[in-house]
Amino acid sequence: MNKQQNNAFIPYRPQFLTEEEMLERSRAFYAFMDQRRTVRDFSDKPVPLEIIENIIKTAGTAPSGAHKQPWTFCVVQDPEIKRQIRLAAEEEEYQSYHGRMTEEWLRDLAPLGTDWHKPFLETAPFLIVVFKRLHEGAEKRKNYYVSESVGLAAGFLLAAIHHAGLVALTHTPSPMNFLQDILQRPDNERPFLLIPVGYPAENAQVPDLQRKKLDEVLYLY
Ligand code: IYR
Repeated sequence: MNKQQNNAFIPYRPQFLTEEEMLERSRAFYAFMDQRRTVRDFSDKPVPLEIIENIIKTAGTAPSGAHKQPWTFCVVQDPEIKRQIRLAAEEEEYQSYHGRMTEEWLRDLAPLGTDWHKPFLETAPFLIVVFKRLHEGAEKRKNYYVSESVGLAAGFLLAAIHHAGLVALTHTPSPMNFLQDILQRPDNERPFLLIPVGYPAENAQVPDLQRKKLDEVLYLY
């Protein structure tokens, strides 16, 4: 196989860390990421747009199937559009909490204290609406592993938000096709996640959750 055949290749520049540095950095990064929490109480304090742009650029560094980068990030700061999104989300969520979700589902959500009210959709200074792109152009050129790719980008996005000192909520109103209409997205896009971003409210509270222990998730072979 000749790598030079179709594609330009450039040298990969490794980081050259010592094992000691890697240990220290991996511990520190875990401790830092372990501080990340999903927050539902937002402050309306403004956030500079450039921070959001950097966060989205970071999300775009995620790997993707055939490097197709099958994602679109819509950033909403307009209060009128945020209001439309809130009203539409609450309409769907009201139905979900009053009959569409199973008893088991409602019991599972009880510790999180969620309900159909979504005031954060107006309070948070920015809503990032992540869309997946099913295909490209009039010829419908294929994208690959679209959900995996966009899921990875969303993970990078959440890490970047935390790193910037902001908080986020991965919100999945269901169904969420209203986002397609309100934001007038083209036919090849589908809403993936709705992520309010901002500062936490002064009195913000989060549920006292435990993360699974290493021996519950790691099987060494
Ligand atoms: N989409 C609803 C319900 C909900 C579902 C799950 I799974 C959650 O982890 C949290 C909420 C809502 O946003 O309230």
